[in-house]
Amino acid sequence: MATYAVGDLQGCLEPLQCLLKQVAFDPAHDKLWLVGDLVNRGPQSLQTLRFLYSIRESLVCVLGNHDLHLLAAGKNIERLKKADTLSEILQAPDCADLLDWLRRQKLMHYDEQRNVALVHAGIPPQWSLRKALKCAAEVETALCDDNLFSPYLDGMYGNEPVKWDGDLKGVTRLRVITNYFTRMRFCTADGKLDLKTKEGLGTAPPGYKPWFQHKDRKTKGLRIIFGHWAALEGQCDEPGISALDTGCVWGGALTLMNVDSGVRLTCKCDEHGNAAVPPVALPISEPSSASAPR
Ligand SMILES: [Mn+2]
Repeated sequence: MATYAVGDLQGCLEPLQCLLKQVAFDPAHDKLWLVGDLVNRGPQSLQTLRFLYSIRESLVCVLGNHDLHLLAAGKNIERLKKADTLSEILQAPDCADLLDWLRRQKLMHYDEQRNVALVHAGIPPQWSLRKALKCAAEVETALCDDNLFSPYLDGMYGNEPVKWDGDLKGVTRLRVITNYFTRMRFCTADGKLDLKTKEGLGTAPPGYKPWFQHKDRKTKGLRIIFGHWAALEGQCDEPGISALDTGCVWGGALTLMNVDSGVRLTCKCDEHGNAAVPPVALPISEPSSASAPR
């Protein structure tokens, strides 16, 4: 019985299956954690979603910005953009089942035994674990509520407000929570977001840092697994923080990590997001736990 976490799939089913085969993944006994962005841009979004749905009992999944975009498109709230490859899902006969499953996934998963959190983009530095879970739950409640689902998706888009404020109400409040969990890369120590800069660590605007590098970050001691930031190429020196998006859809690789040992496997991808070569084992790249008690 093993627990693995895998980076952003974005419709790249072949490298996922390649990695699951490599670890002899058994849905009856093993668990797979997904950092979100299951679909879009890659070659097989519909097949990826169908495969995940078929093993849903073995999954822990958090939502990414592309997954939320799919849900909004499914409600005709947002039109598909030219680069989106989601229409095959929206036209599929099983679309309703797939999207109904997707909308019931979380923004943040916390494994108390391991003291590990799973999120798509990150947790802002000014939030404690408790605060983060509470805020994630507000969005999760809206996603599952038939009266709040459409208004939430309708109000979800936008970069403002740039910073959390406990007095925020309604969809504005849910929007900033969503932006933290699903779109954040750089922010200030008090959580002011810059959502425009998407490159590597060295490209932080003045006064901004990667969300995990702030020295007074309230989740120090918590292990955090995240995706979303392909420009990091899976590299993150911050103790306890695991960056798993290695850009499979952009001709990079898909990364799978054993949550307990920290051992990573990668499957190199071609420029279409298909598996390029058989996966190779990499040495342990980080400790399996932060300074937190076991
Ligand atoms: Mn993303």
